[in-house]
Amino acid sequence: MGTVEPQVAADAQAAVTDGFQLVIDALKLNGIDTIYGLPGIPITDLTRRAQAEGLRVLAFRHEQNAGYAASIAGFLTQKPGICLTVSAPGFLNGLNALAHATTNCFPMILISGSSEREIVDLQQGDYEEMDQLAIARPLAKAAFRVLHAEDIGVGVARAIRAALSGRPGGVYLDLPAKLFAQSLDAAAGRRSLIKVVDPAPKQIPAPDAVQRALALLKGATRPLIVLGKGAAYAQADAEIRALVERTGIPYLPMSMAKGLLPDTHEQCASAARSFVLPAADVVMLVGARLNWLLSHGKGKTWGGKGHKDWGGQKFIQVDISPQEADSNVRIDAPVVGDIGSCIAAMLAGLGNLPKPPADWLTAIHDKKTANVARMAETLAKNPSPMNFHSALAVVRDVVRSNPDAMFVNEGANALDFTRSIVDMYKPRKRIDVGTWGVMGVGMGYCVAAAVVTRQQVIAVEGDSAFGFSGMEVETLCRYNLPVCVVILNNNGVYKGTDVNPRGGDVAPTVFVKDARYEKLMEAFGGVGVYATTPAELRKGMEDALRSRKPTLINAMIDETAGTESGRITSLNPSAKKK
Ligand SMILES: Cc1ncc(C[n+]2csc(CCOP(=O)(O)OP(=O)(O)O)c2C)c(N)n1
Ligand SMILES: [Mg+2]
Repeated sequence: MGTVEPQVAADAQAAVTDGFQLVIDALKLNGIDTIYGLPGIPITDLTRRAQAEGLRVLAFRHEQNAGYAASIAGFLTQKPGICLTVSAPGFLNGLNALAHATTNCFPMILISGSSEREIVDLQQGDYEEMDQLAIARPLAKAAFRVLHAEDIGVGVARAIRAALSGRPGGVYLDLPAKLFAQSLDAAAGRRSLIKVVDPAPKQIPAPDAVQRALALLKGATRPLIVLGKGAAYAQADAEIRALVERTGIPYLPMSMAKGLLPDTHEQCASAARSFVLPAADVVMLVGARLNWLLSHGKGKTWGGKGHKDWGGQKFIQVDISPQEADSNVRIDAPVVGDIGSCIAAMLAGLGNLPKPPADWLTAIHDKKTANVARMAETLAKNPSPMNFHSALAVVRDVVRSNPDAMFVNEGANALDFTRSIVDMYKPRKRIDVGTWGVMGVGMGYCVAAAVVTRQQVIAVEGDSAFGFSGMEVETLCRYNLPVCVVILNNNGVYKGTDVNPRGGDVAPTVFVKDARYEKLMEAFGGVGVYATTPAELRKGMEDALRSRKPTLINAMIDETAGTESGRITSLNPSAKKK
């Protein structure tokens, strides 16, 4: 008997599992390999044990950045990005990113530890007490809480399905502290786990909906296709390209759909946007919503008389959500289904659709040529100090030479000028502020982009935008990620020239002049570059891409160069009065 005892003890140990282990097992079983988070009570051991079990656990300096990383990882991979936070304050820090994921339709799961239910519910003042589930629910596509270890498998499965199926979004999963230490018979634990089968089922469009859409296209004389980030998410790149090229219809990519076809494609109408929107007669939206970014499909942008008037276009809307149609204007032909299936069905039914009339294509071509020539002239100038254009001419060249690099972008002028000047050549390379125009996604996006794509990352950041996540340069250095951050530094929000009429404090839009952001990167062992000319900027970027070292280039821009709110001055009530 004595000789078998150690074996019995080992078996007995192995025969028991716990909440920590079941969370890890459930994630791994579903192919999740990375957690973006920040440790503390009650999830510190979860981060340790996850790492010991081979998950990649990336620790951030602030949960918001971990959350943004998880959200964009979801966009890039079609797997839910996992953000892991501690209770109350950590949870709240992560919540912004959860709401961002829901708004942008990115699959993400915010997993947060929480305090003891019975104390929280009686409001007896627990450590980090908060009713997190109730707070997360309105900001998430779905929200769940698990109280018993044997339900962890179901909780994780439900979260994954909710995040990925239909229109993706942010999901909250609440795991109270007591859950982690609960033990369970190991075999029962294994049986309780669920490997989610087909988490994002195809949704095939109805044939009559496809026919209705094709009939509209056939009758169009000035057709236009608008590609949104839903089209980019769908990873139906070949089908989308085939539809655009077989129909010969000009297309406009929304910001994160840039590169779905190369921006230099002859059918790309970006350089003639303000011409094609009001002039088009049939517009096919593919994974693009008619929200503020498309002026709600009406008003002067679309040729309407007043700011709410319909411009007369007929709309086809290809979208996974049946509720999206008619959100702002009438949709004459909704095609509901996943983008890949919808585009495939349209291709199958296309027959020999005639190419759009030559006068439409010629008019667009002429507008484009004129605008591109005008822009080329501006870009060729070499003013001192540098301005957005002379700096971005460099970025444009570097991106053209490195089309596989991921491209992160945030700011106001730093966003708007970059979007229109820097061409993208491949799908899902450009990731930016998204639906809300939110500042703060920068460094979180950089970490996730580097980790999930294993490509180099270039980030173009306004100096204000960078500040929201700037401390994560330590994270870039800690994980030695090949990220080159370029700050277009104009000493402030929009500009660095505002003056407080009363004297005293500087104006609210103004920062320390000539701030040396590059030293922040040097503090953690990365490369810092101070660039006052396009040549210095170019050398800094090329060195960074060659060395793959985390690099921050502080590109000094004329502080008078920006405009209030960049391209969206009209949305700013006080600016209008000026
Ligand atoms: C979370 C959040 N806070 C505030 C804003 C308002 N906002 C819009 S752009 C911007 C910063 C613009 O300055 P910068 O990034 O330096 O770009 P610039 O126009 O100077 O190039 C701010 C604060 C926002 N969009 N998101
Ligand atoms: Mg600025």
